[in-house]
Amino acid sequence: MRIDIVTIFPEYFAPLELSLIGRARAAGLLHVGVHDLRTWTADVHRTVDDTPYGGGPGMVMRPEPWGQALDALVPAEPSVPAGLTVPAEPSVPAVPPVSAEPSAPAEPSAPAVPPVPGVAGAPAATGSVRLVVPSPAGEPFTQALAGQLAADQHLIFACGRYEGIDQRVLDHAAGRLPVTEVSLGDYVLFGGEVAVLVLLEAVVRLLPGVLGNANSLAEESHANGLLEAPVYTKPARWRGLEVPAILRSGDHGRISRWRRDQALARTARRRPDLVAALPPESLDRRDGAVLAEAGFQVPGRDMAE
Ligand code: 6GU
Repeated sequence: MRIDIVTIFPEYFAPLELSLIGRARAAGLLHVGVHDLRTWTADVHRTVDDTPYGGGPGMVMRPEPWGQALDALVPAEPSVPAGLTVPAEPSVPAVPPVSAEPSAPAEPSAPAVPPVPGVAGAPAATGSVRLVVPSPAGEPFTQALAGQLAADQHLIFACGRYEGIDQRVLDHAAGRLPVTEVSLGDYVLFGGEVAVLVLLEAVVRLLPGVLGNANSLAEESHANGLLEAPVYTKPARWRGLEVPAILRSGDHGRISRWRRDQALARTARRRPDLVAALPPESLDRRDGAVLAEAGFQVPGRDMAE
């Protein structure tokens, strides 16, 4: 997968060198370009914001630098057939040399690779490309949406600051590629940078080859619409607290049932909205009993009364 991030704070993305995302990059599973929006400004002050039409507080990000940035990063249409390399000629001069700046910490491991789709070292950006714009006004980010984004070949993240990006940037881009505005939840951040780090962690761990154990994807919270059961490791007794005996019984059938009971009870307590969204046919008798015990109206059972 190819990922381009446009931001006025490239330094925010230094953590993409670390841990499993860093390893995925080193392994060539992931190609990340971090771009400073100000390199696409034309004025001496490198201005990226202006006052909002219609009045109101704060500033709005001007459309011109964003338009230049997307012109440089969105692969030209018609897209090149898979297997062919995008000619470097049209795309290289359009993109300012971001990675040469000390403020682009995300690329030092591969300084010879310009953060440009289709250039040597990166995969030709011929597959599905999508613009992702983090915004508190976006659609809620979910595991399902993470899965959809993981299926794209090229994601471009536009990090807004201030009151947001001039709407015409998104409207114009939508004529060229799918645009998805995504919100992390019902609260407001200063800007999209931290949100992009969150989105990337959720998406990148779904890419083939990134996680050692794909089984953990099936078991974890939200994979099956439930929160995950609590987990334990050694020692069996710690500060007077015992690991539940059943987990040490070796009886995999009962362990599996215990984990599902715990997941159901925990989800009923903490996220009744998730329980309400479970397909009734996905619940067996035991599930119904556990949910009833947790004080929950079991969907499809007692609803008629
Ligand atoms: Cl994705 N961006 C910003 N700026 N604020 C947020 C958010 C995103 N999600 C929740 N609040």
